[in-house]
Formats: sequence, structure tokens, C-alpha cells
Amino acid sequence: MSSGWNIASYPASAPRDAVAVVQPLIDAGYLVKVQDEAGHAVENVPGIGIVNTIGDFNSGEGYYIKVSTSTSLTIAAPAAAKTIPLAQATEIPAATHFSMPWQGHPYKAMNIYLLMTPEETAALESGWEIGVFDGDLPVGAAAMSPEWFQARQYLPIVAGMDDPLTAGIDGFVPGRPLHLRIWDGHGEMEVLPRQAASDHGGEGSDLHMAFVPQGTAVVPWEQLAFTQAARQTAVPEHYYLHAGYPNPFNAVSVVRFDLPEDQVVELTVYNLLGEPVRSLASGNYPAGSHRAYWDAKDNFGNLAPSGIYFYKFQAGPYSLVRRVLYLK
Ligand SMILES: [Ca+2]
Repeated sequence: MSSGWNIASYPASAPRDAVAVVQPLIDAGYLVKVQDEAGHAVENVPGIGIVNTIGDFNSGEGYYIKVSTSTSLTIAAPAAAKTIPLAQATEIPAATHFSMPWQGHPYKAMNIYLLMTPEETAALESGWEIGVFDGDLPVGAAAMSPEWFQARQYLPIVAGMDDPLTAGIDGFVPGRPLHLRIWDGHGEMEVLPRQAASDHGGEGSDLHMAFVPQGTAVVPWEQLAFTQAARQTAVPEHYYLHAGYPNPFNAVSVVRFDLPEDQVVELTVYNLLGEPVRSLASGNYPAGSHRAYWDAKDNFGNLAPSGIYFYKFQAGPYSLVRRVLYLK
């Protein structure tokens, strides 16, 4: 194999765990990344360790292997066929809300790993999905199963690049910014990675959170900034603070407010003692309908205790308090 990406066909007749096959490359420090045609990968991911979403190498199938230097890999035929458990990716429930424009295999897939701590996983609800977006185009998605996170603390997501052989844009465009959206069963929340974590497998060395063909990005949940949805609706006629939903909630509460004119807004979460817990919106907002999100954390990033909280909203002449129940 030469330095960079190589295409190799697995020659042995019996399937074998992909990590076991490339272990000599890992031991030598030469392995950058392995990808199969579905975008699943074997690589050493910062903050996780060796990840294998390929599962087994199968006889006669092709794999992309990126190495940092010219080297060779000897594949010995296993003495006896050994059945390895399913590829990890097959255990993740399929995303149903976000759908991809491509059929079949993604082109030059990028691997994105979402990290969650056990505390963050405890606040996660079934039915949530995460979508990877290039502008308004979904290019990758995964269901955020709490059971999956409890076992592994990371979720692999495959995003596909625009296939240059097809008319129309059907995947990400390299170099464009990577956006994420969360679907909570009720609506979509736009989330922005606050900073780039890593990229070590792609053709470029861009350290921003941008799309890289066959690249890698690590996104810790704590670095996601929940922002209001980009889409604006018609300008409302009255000031209004909508009820937070879901209520009760155990991960993120969405709260919407309407402004008939540009206005200075304060939207703050208070606890039962009347103490401010978290500022959700503060400052000038344009006329329109806005969404704010509370991820049950205080202003210092700590998860708040379960219980009753209040959204206090002040905008020009209008004020309203709404009650919300947080259940861990
Ligand atoms: Ca295309």
C-alpha cells in the first residue's frame, strides 16, 4: 500500500473482525482510517479510541484503507471461521424523520461521531434523531437511541458527499460548513458545533467544522449550541410567550415567543426559590416568531435538579411567566 488512500479487496474466505485484520497497521502507527462502501469506518477517534462500525471484513469485498506511510499488510487466512457479532452500525435504529437524498451507498462518506456523557445520555429521550446538514440539505442522520448511548457514549453518523456523476446536489459540498439539527419528535432544533474537534482522515486538513470527503469529525454534545430555527414566519400581531414543550421534559424544552416589532427581550429560567437559573434570550430581537431552547443546564453548564421551573419573559410592555416541569 502507498501513503494515502488504497483500495483493497479482502482475500480470505472466512469473515474476520476488521480491527483484527488491520491490527498490524495500528500497532505500527500507520493506520489512518478504513472505510467500506457504506461509509462505515475503523479508526482511532480522539476521545473514544479504536472505533469499528464495519464489523467484519467479508470475502471479496472492497475496502478503502488510508495509511500514513508506504507499507504492506499481510492477511493470513484464519484457521477456522469465527463468527463476530454484527457491525455496530446495524444496531442503531434507522432515522425516519431525516431522509437522505441518495439511494444505496453514500459517495465519499464522512464519519461524524457524536459524544455524550452518561449524565447527558440520562436526559435523552427515545425518538430523537440527529441530522447532518449542508445548508437545507440533509446529508446524514442517525437515531439517538438512549440504549445505544448507554452502551457506548458515542454515536457514529455517516454523511455522504455530492456524487459528481449525478445531476443535482445529492450530498455535502466539500469545504462547506457542517450543521446539525435535532429532531425531538415535535420539531427541529438547529444546533451549531461551537468548535471543531478533529479531522484526521480526509483529503484536506481543515480544522473548522467543515465537510471533508472521507474525513472525520468529533462532536461532543456539550459543545453544541442550541439556536433558534433559521426559518422566520410572518410577523405576529401580538406579543406572546407560548408554553414550553414538551412539558414535562427531560432533555430539552422548546419555548417560542412572538414579537410584533423589534424589541429588547429577556427570557430567563427561574427556580422555585425565585433565583435565576439560566438566561435563554437577552438583548435585541427582530420582529417575528423566535424559538429558544433550555437543555436543563444552568448558566455554568451544570444540569439543574428535577423540579418546577418558570420561564419569565419580558419584551417591551409585555411580560408573562410560564411554568415548566423538568424530570430527569
Ligand atoms: Ca450530484
